[in-house]
Amino acid sequence: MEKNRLSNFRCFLFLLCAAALMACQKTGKEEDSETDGDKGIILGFSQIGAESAWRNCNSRSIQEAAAAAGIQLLFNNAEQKQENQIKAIRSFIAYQVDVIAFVPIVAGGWNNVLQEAKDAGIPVLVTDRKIDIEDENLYAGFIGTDSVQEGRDAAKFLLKKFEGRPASPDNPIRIIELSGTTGSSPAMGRAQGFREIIDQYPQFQIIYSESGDFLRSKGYELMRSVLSSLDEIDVIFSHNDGMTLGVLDAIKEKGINPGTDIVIVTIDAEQAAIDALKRGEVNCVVECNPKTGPEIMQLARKLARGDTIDRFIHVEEVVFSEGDDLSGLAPRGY
Ligand code: GYE
Repeated sequence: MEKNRLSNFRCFLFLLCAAALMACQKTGKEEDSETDGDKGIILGFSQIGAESAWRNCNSRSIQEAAAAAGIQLLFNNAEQKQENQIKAIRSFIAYQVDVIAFVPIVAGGWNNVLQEAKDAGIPVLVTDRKIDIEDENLYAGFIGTDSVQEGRDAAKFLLKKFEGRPASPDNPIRIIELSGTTGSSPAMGRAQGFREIIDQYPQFQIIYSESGDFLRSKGYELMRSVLSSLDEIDVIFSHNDGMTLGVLDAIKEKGINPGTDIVIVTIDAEQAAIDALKRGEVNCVVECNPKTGPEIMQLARKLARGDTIDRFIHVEEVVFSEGDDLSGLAPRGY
């Protein structure tokens, strides 16, 4: 009961701040309406939280791009709770923002609130993670990364890595999978893409798969548990670098050499993972680009003008593998 009251109080505070902002912006907006351009656009953005360096970079990219574009941003951090995202989206509707954008923490459960946004005539842009929804017309489009392709890229590296190694279903290449947040599109997509490839080669076997929720702490805990119960591990496929950093801590505690004794494939390409790749502790890093702020602002402008946008926009991503020349790689920024 206490927690609920606190959460409602927080939401009230958020609404109050939004009202204050809107009050001054509304007058600002009316003044702006005389000026051309998009200065008066108000974008409501619901971010899921701050669970990883990737997420924090994604938030910075959005906030900096909004400031650069002169777009007034109402930014809400849902602290990993879908109900907080739904509350935030409802508050954006109440204040009649021009556009709503959000990262759906999980794929399901958005029909009602997106119907409310549609009924209010506010276009919605889905970013980073995808949603499962009956009526695709309830949102204008998606911009983000292709999680299924990221999973395929991880598996294709393993095919090359183990090419020629004698293996059979009786003497398999044993894979541990640490997956992301259960029910999230990146976790489902990466698992799907990985299996699309691996399942064609029976010598590869996933002997353990658990969700580490994209968290370093859970990656560490899961890896300690795996190392205490399984002694023959060939590969770790981790859905994000945050969990991988926890995995590295747990492996090194056991005196095992990551990247040598156990092949490690990870996704995101944050600086710490690239550094581990350079040290030979990780073998493959699949990029997942968090810096989509500028594109999000361009799309918000279009939607605010009533323009249509492409349904699915996937951002460019690369794969970094052991042996690559990374000397010219710019700092990752996350
Ligand atoms: O891989 C992870 C973050 O939604 C693609 O969420 C994103 C994932 C990313 O916590 O680091």
